[in-house]
Amino acid sequence: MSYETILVEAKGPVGWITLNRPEALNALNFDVMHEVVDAARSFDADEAIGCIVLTGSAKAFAAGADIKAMQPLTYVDAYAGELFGQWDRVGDIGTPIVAAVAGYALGGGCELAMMCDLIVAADSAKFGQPEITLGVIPGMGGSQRLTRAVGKAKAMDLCLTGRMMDADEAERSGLVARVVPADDLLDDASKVAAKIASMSQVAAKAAKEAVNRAYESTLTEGVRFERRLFYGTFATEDKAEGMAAFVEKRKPDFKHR
Ligand code: CO8
Repeated sequence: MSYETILVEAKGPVGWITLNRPEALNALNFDVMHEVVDAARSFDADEAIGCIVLTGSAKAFAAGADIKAMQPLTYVDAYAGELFGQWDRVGDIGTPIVAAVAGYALGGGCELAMMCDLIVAADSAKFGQPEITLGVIPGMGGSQRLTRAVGKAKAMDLCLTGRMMDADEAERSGLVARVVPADDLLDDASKVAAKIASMSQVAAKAAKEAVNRAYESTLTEGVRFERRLFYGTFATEDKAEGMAAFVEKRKPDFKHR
């Protein structure tokens, strides 16, 4: 598939997806949705890829769902057509995804970043759920994932006032994993992704699945789920290699990278 709204490149074991609609601050229209999902699935199916990075431009990761595309739509169009419902498929990707966010990550842009597994933010990043200023509310999981990430107080503040959070506040609040100087964002995200990709792919997918289960289950069920996955890793060659490498004081050479 050739892409119109994104740039896609494999750099060693890291698959890069760059949102590329500069004229609209990377607003997420239907083409972007189909293309990002398609590219992420292709990387997910590629054994040579151990981590995906999703990024935008220096000015905007994404300034939200495309307001101009949504403007003419009615309730029936949105409901019957499952407006933007395919974004949920990003959640089905097993390969870890790092969001490298600079500039605006608003509305659907913030929600897309939160669908990724961790966010590395430039100090220029601004996060927000300004849908209320348009007379609507978040629709790609923002009210749920933001609340789980930063708690009710901040989530209510952002969703009810539409204000933006800068990168430092986002890090203090637990929304982003790391804040780095804007000029270093791509290099630093690349290093994080390469580190993840150097691990056992099976273990990385299991770790991702286990952490995500914390959103969906009670503590007891989550711990039980984790333990099953933990035991499962004992069936892998990578467990044998990882532990042998530790004992032999050498670097592991994981087969399922
Ligand atoms: N949609 C469409 N076009 C956009 C969007 C957008 N979200 N954001 C910016 N653009 C366009 C502008 O219209 C403008 O185009 P043009 O030059 O043709 O007029 C161009 O990008 C540049 O934007 P600005 O001139 O506005 O740039 P500024 O630097 O002055 O402002 C802002 C930057 C503050 C980011 C401003 O553009 C802005 O407020 N954008 C809208 C932010 C917003 O409200 N986002 C939420 C959208 S709603 C949403 O995301 C719902 C998600 C739920 C989906 C449901 C799925 C099931």
